Amino acid sequence: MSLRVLVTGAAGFIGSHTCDQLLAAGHSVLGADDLSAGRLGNLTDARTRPAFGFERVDLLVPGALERLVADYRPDAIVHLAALVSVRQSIENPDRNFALNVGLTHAVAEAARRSGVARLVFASSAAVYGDNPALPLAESAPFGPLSPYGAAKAASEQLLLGHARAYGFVARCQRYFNVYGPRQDPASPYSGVIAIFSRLMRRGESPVVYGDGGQSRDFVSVHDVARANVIAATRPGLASGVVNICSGQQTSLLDLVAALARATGHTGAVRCEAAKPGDIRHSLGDPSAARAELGFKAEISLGNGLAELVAGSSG
Ligand code: UD2
Repeated sequence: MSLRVLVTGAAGFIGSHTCDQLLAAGHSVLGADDLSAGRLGNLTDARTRPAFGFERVDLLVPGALERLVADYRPDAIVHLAALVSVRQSIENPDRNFALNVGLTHAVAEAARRSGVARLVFASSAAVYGDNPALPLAESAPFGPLSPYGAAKAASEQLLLGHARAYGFVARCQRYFNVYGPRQDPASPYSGVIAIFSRLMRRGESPVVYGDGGQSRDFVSVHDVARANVIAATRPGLASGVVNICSGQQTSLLDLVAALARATGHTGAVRCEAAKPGDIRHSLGDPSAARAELGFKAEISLGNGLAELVAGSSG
């Protein structure tokens, strides 16, 4: 069945891929974005589709979201608009609170007033903090180390409470380290894969903070977008919280080696002091996403890196 889906943060890295996959699955999409971090160029394909509409809008402006939801009457909202980095949240905790908590509440309220049946929320592995009990299952306690992680944890609870009280479905997706095309490699807030792949393609040396033994669970944005489509559109889902991860642990030195193979880079890496507050190891347990959504990440890191290096946007 074809649904109407509102995607906030539609012009962003994850948002634009989510729009593309919703459209490819035959759904209608209204994308909303203020283009403060997202880029219209990310929606070049989507904007050629008749089932796609776009509104440039600052959702923090009172009434803007309410109007959008009341006019479009979506079956589901995928809420991805956010302050997207831990560092930015530490630099500007007020904006983090406004965007990553306040706006979530506003989305939940707009959904309630317009009778939207389902809400999908971009949560994060940041809710776990530096928990050594790997792999991290959703039952692990909250331990956020930043305003960003705290806001994501708070937003999950706001949505689940709203969903129970007012009878809609809230799906919270805890993304691990997402990478892939359209992640801005020039931003200092970008992910390590975007930054390293650009440098190594140019024959420049990446800087490893620390000894490179830290590890992450990298998941392709194509897999993440697919998980969003399932969460937004699969009939019969109940509310819940799942990790969106690969379940594969990769150290930074292994990542550099894989990128060296993909790019042909032969130079050395430079090591600098570890960043304060850096998490040592992060690895998700993917089994709940499999059980609840039927979702399993399918793109191996090797294939994902090859795609990134071959494309023009990395
Ligand atoms: C990721 C998310 C963050 C939050 C967190 C949850 C990104 C960009 N950030 O932070 O939003 O969800 O996970 O735990 O996806 N590094 C280098 N050199 C560089 C850049 C990074 O060595 O030039 C290291 C960095 O110190 C860290 C690792 O690479 O040890 C990954 O860094 P990241 O910024 O990609 O992501 P992370 O895990 O800190």
